[in-house]
Amino acid sequence: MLGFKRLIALAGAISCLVTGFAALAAEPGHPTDWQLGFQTAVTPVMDDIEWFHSYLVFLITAIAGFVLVLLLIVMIRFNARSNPTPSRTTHNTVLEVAWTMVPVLILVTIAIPSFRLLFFQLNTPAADLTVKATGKQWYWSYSYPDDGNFEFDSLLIRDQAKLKPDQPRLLGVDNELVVPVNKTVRVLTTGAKVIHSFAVPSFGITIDAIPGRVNETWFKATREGIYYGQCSELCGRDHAFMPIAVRVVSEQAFNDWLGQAKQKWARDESAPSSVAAADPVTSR
Ligand SMILES: [Cu+2]
Repeated sequence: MLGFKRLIALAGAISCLVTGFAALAAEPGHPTDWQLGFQTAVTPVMDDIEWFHSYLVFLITAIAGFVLVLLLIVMIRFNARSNPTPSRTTHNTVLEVAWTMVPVLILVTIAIPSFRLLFFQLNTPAADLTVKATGKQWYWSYSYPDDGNFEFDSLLIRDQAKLKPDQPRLLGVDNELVVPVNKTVRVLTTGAKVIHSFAVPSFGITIDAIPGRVNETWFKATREGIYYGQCSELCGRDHAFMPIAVRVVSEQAFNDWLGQAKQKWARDESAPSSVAAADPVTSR
């Protein structure tokens, strides 16, 4: 009877662990405590990056295991004690061709999916929406060039008391970048004065934001939620405090948001940006 109870308790503990891990795995968009591996993938590109990563880990493990086995065989069978009169063989054509060709073939099996992934990342498909992210010191400004003449600033919420429950510390921002789900979004990046980098791990994108030029990348988020990233190019004093928050919403919710955003942030060319006027540090 005691054994049966223990078994039940063990099963309970295991199921708790499994559901716990499942909950962790479902936790989207930002780093979590005791996280192993990548953040949740929500774009086809990030799915492919994860696949390629796992593929390489298996391949590397197999190669390392094979070399280990060969070394053990050499150490055990061909040491001076167990093999006192060594063979004087110096050439073996078949073996030499094999150990040249096999690594070449392994590299080819890495190169093919690697290049395929690279082209997938670099070729922006026909976009449903374009957003422009401008890296400033030290926050991001977003605009939607095809959807109205407005731009807004996205600043870290520094006061922890003002964080909403779903906003992680050092990642939550006042104004999130909002995009529709299941739509191809083209991202244009540029820098105002120094180089920044726009990176969102869940989307598998990292692209430099360079003053004087415009870089382009894309993503297609397949799940609603909020996904966080950080500036990934050392850009100065507050580099660590200019997070990227992207809220992926339904198309309807996006259109509603867009309507409000156009009114709220309609650009008045004559007035200075509200942030620049209010905060002497950020206007530097
Ligand atoms: Cu930075």
